[in-house]
Amino acid sequence: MSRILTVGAAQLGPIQRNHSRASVVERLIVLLHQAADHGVQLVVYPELALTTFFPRWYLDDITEADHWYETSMPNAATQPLFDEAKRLAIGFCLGYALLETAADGTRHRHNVQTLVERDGSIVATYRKVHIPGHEHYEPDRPFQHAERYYFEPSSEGFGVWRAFGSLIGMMICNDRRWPESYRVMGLQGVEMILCGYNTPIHYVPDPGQDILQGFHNALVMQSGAYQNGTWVVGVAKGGVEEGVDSLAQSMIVAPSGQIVAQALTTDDELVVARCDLDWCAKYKGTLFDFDRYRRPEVYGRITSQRGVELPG
Ligand code: ING
Repeated sequence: MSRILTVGAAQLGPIQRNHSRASVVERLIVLLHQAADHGVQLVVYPELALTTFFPRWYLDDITEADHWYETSMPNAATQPLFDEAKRLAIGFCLGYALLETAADGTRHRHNVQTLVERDGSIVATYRKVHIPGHEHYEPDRPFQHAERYYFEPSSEGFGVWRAFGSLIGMMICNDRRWPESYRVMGLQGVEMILCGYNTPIHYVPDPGQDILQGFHNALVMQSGAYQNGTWVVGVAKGGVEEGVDSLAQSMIVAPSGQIVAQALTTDDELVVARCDLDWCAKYKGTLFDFDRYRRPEVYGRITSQRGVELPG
């Protein structure tokens, strides 16, 4: 008997800065109801799914950005989503900004995703590892991408959790561009990786890449899926958000690397696929039988080096 997990990639269109969390949660619940109509068991929402992508603005006083962060999950604004999902017995993965105050009073800002099971229990919260963009205000930019100012990189790495009758992993946006993200989860047997993203089409450091954003988005998730024998669910917040055009093209990728379903619009759109989790074994048990074929004894550079060390 195949293990089928029916997944909904719940793509969001733009969230403008004046959109209330209540109005956004309403949109999330509309997508949840569409998911229920399609027999979906797990809904995946984008990165920073409760607010606009606020790192596009640089605020000298970072505490002026506090209102973009959640301090707990669930909270008053998101409780309706948690309640409705539990009522419908649908699990979900939600991206948001988290502001935590440690016991010593220090404040920590992370870009996170929380995975919630069908019974409403919280499985885990993943904190983004690879933080792109820049730390300081860059006046020449048409818009900032100051994620390295607003978010700390996680030191927890990539986990895999037993949930939904499977082995589920999480990554966020820029993480999907790094093969290490997939491999660390692949080495834990991951069968489905959930990834929200906010990707501006205009790449300021090299505008020549703008035209390749869709190609690169698919390339990295298809290769990561194939090379680790896992499903990958990539979910965008797309469209023109506060004047910045962001890539949509949410997709569900099979362990073969094939795109089995993809968004057609740049707005709120549910992309559904019945994912056969047993397809993972077709790759994990043959081509990518890690224990049989990998050679970690010659991969030392991957964990000992950060940057390039050129030969003499
Ligand atoms: N955003 C982008 C991403 O990795 C980026 C940053 C944009 C990188 C365009 C390269 C090109 O998709 C986030 N939020 O990580």
